[in-house]
Amino acid sequence: TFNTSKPESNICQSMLTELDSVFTQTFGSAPTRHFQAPGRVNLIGEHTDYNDGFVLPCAINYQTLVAVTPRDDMTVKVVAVDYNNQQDEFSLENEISAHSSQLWSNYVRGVIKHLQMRGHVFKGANLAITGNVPQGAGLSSSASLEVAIGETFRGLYDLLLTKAEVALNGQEAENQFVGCQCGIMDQMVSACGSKFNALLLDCRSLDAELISMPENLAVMIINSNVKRGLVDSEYNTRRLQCEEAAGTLGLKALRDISLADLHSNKDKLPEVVYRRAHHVVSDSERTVLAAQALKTNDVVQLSRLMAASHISMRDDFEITVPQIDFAVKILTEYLGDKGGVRMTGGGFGGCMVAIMPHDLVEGAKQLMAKRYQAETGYQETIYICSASEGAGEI
Ligand code: GAF
Repeated sequence: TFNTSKPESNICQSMLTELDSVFTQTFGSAPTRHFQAPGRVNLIGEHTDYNDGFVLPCAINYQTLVAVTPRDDMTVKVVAVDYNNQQDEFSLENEISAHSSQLWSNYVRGVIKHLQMRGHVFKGANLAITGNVPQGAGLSSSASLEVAIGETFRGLYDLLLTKAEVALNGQEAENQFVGCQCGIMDQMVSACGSKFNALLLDCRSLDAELISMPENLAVMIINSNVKRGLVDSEYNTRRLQCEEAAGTLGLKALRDISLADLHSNKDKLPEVVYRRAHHVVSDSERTVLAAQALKTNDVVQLSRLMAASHISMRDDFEITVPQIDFAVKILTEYLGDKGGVRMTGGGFGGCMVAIMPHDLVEGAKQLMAKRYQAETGYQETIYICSASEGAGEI
């Protein structure tokens, strides 16, 4: 017999069962459709996206899931399984405003409001949301929620939107409605990710090249469990410093200067601003080289680039924390040039990403178990990831 079921999915079935059960309890009948959008891990290229540079993320096998039924009126009703089944309700006929206390609701409201602002016309829906992207860990749980909601309305009402526009709409909601000045990387990879591939994304043109992940390498995410503090204020400060560097040098963005030219202009920039720019320009260059190294399975080069990226985030961009620096140090010593490790995401806590041959995974886990908590007082969590498909219907 032929297998006529949908393609192999990495959706957690128990999560889906719970989602459907909450949907049915809340709205009185089962949902008609389901959509998902993944979180992401960035392999290299940090804080380069809002400088129009390159990033190399992949979507991961952890997602936000939405169960939905369309409504005939202009009301949106939402229940959040992961927030104690809290509910929200609003009308599409009035201007959508922020919810005063439920932050999760504002991602939903913001995405829908921005779809309307782009001129899309649609009716309401009953929605239930759940997810297993670790929150506050730098794995883009927010972007996956924004993209999941955008993808749900796109699918439900056949909205004329490309996947990239679903991503841009999510970013607009986050920038203007939620109030965080993030770049485009997280939403783009959540919307456009591809199974078995990382995405070499040009954040100026939004052109994406699929880079096949070598089968002999495992992608490990190590959550330091250091809660990301001061993220928004520090993030926005870094952005301003990058804009200052570009402005002083007469550039549209830091994308428009090479490392050599930046170096020749060192005297024109305050010392801190120079270091910020140095991180961005060098990490964007490293990202393109790392994509090449993945293509040729050159793990020695990949390891060196990841090590240099971490040092640059630590010393030039100053977004790491001592606990993560410690973990990166012992893992770098353990891996040698057989694998790479660096902090991933916006910084100030959160996760590291490591790429290594499968037979080094167990030893890396044991090393962390033996040394990380003893040194830092924090207990790590480790996820072995696979590059996954971007948002879509399930
Ligand atoms: C956060 C932001 F949302 C991204 O846009 C990106 O700037 C990243 O930090 C740092 O690379 O995830």
